[in-house]
Amino acid sequence: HTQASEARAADSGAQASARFKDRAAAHRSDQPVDHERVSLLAGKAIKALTDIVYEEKVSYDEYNALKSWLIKVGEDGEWPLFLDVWIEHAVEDVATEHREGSKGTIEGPYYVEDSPEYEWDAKIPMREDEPGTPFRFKSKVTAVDGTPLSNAKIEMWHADEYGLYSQFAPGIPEWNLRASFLANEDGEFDIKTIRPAPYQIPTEGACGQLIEAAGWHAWRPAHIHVKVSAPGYELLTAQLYFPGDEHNDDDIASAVKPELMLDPKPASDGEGEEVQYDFVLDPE
Ligand code: MBD
Ligand code: FE
Repeated sequence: HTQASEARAADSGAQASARFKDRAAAHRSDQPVDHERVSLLAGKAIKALTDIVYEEKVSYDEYNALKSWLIKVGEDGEWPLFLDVWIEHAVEDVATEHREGSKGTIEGPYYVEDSPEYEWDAKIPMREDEPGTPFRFKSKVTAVDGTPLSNAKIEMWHADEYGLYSQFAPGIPEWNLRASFLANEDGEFDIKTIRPAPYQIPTEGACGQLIEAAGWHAWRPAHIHVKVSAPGYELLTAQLYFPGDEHNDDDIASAVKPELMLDPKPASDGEGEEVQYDFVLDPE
């Protein structure tokens, strides 16, 4: 990583917080508070922490370090990053337990709604001189009963060759490497993009401080994010991974599953790589 990419990564956390707040405001519901549920979950969370205090004999120094660090997570805008890296995988597992169709995984902090729409066989928006190996992604979307879903949509977003996401790192065109694709009549897609680089979460904020202090690493394996949807079917949120990536087995976000591994081959047109990866959606 260069100095420049480090500095640019620093903005991503604050961006993710600002965007999450906007989305949460737009989706706010008027449901009354379920006091019993809140009491159960908050009570269990607090007990889990006080149990650790007793078990590990946590000192005042450690308690105050925790306080300082929690304050810093907020100041750095890194709550979305912290939660999505260390907690979301469990929430996603629980939310999708009942599914018979394709496995999904976490959304992460860098999704943006309403990306521009393209035909089933388009190229994702990218800079004229976008660095990276050309990557052709072919897919067919069906229902669990085998019906091809001609009105399926694939939203795709991923990092560039430097591990940076448009709209979160500055200096990248707004919708770079982000788009929505609309299926053909057979539920198929033929999307042209580039292979993303492995991704290091921002290291200069509170999450980086934790990683450093614990002696962990900050890496996620290279991945392509997708949301696959069709009217009447459950939204599938997934990430796809590349065999051989050195962080497939120790993703900091615990979001790799064997079902999400791509099988890229040299492209039939001789340029870069191509892959076929199909999705199966559960009815609502
Ligand atoms: C990412 O790109 C990501 O996908 C997750 C889950 C966390 C941090 C950065
Ligand atoms: Fe990501």
